[in-house]
Amino acid sequence: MAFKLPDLPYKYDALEPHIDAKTMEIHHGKHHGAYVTNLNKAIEGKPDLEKMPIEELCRKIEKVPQDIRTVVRNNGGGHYNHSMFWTAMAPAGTKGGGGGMPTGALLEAIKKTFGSFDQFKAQLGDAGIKRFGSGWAWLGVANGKLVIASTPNQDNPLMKGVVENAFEPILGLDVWEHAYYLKYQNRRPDYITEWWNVVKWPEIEARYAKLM
Ligand code: MN3
Repeated sequence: MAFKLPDLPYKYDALEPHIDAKTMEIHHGKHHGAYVTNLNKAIEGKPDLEKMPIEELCRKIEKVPQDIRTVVRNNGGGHYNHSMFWTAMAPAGTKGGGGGMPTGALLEAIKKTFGSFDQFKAQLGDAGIKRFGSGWAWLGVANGKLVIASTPNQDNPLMKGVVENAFEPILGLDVWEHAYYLKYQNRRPDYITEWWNVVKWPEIEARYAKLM
């Protein structure tokens, strides 16, 4: 198998009460699991694609043979996005864990770009709320500057040619209904408000530092 479903770095119930255990179990095991299975099926027998790191596969999506491009875009995107999503969260309030605020260079850049941490949260949240149907809201870096964007389905900012302006994502917010419906039903804004309690800022700071 070229790609593998990564283990969660915490238990299914670790993000309670903000994200419930049943949602995490189905989201990780079934949804992410299916993206990995379908991606592997699509690229089977194509060693150049099977060997490629998932980031590179996303970046080079336009070079993927046309007959499998859509399947790879959806499922490869799904694999990358979710791998990044799980590791961007941690149990709320633990040391080095979820919630609170970033510090250092990332906090300074957020203030400079968006005015304040609260204004940044409002803007990213808004990108998620306004995404019609399924998709993601992103914080990333383009030309050394922080940017917020959103993508439909399992597209992501690495996918040059698919997204208008490609950039390096450092934080993704999954706004598919499968991410919140069991606990929040139609209340996507409530899910987003709660999600901030489990964002693992030390990890996002490290991703930011790597790019700067
Ligand atoms: Mn999802």
